[in-house]
Amino acid sequence: MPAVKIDRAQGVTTITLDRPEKLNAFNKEQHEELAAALREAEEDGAVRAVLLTGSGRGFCAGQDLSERAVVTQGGTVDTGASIEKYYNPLVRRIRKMPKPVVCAVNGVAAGAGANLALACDIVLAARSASFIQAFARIGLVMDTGGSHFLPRLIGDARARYLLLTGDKVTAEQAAEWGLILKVVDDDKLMAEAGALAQNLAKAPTRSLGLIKRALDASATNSLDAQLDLERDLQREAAKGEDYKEGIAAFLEKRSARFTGR
Ligand code: LHQ
Repeated sequence: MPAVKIDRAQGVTTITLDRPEKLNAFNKEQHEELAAALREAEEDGAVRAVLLTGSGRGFCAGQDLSERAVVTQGGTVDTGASIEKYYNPLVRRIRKMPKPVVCAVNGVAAGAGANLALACDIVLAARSASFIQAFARIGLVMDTGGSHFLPRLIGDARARYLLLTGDKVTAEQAAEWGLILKVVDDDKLMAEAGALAQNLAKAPTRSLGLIKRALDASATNSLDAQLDLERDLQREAAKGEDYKEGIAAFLEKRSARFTGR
């Protein structure tokens, strides 16, 4: 049974984590299938946006805690190995994906599942969804980029509170804090996230990829370095066919037909 569902339509690849009986917690199969789906979406020029969601009542409950590789059985396990092999490449793949990744958080997002959502470019959540930095509840520390994303999105005070307590945040609270973009009624989530992804798939994809690069670099760059990077990326963007089309459409007072090239 596949652990991930993949649908392709109108330039959007929709990837659905599909182990609903475990709230889509990550086992080896789900990791490998998600990695393959993301790699394929990245390499396929016809795919211009990715939509990530979960099936059933959860988005993703983080690591499958019943998987043999993480059960201590009285001894110790090397949890770092799983981070190195799966979670870190996953975050890097999403952040470096030169196309937008939208996340539709359909239900509870816990542990690595919460931070997987935060790694995406635009995050919408169902009103019934929630976010739990569950790590300290089981004697672990955050991973999947949590200590990078949380302070930047919601500030140090709230990041410390969430990581140190493992308290649950409702989708509404998450949106109010700026952890995610917005909350959508449960029955409208996939339609709204799908429409957003489809609009992004009609955008000048190369520009969006370069914008993502600049935003990621801004986390560590000085203003001077960032200004230089913006100059270089602007030069790069203007080499694309979509820039020619964008200018032509503006001058001809019509909407642009971007190809993503
Ligand atoms: C699960 C899980 C789960 C297995 C629900 N595993 N079955 C990286 C590398 C290496 C090591 C470890 O960690 C990491 C990164 C991490 O992600 S650590 C954090 C791991 N995740 C958690 O600690 C969250 C664990 N889950 C929960 O606390 C609850 O399930 C939440 C709060 C997410 C949802 O609670 P409920 O809505 O009450 O649902 P439930 O607990 O009844 O879960 C439904 C089923 O899903 C249940 O199975 P059952 O057979 O009893 O119906 C759970 O056992 C199963 N499940 N999460 N992570």
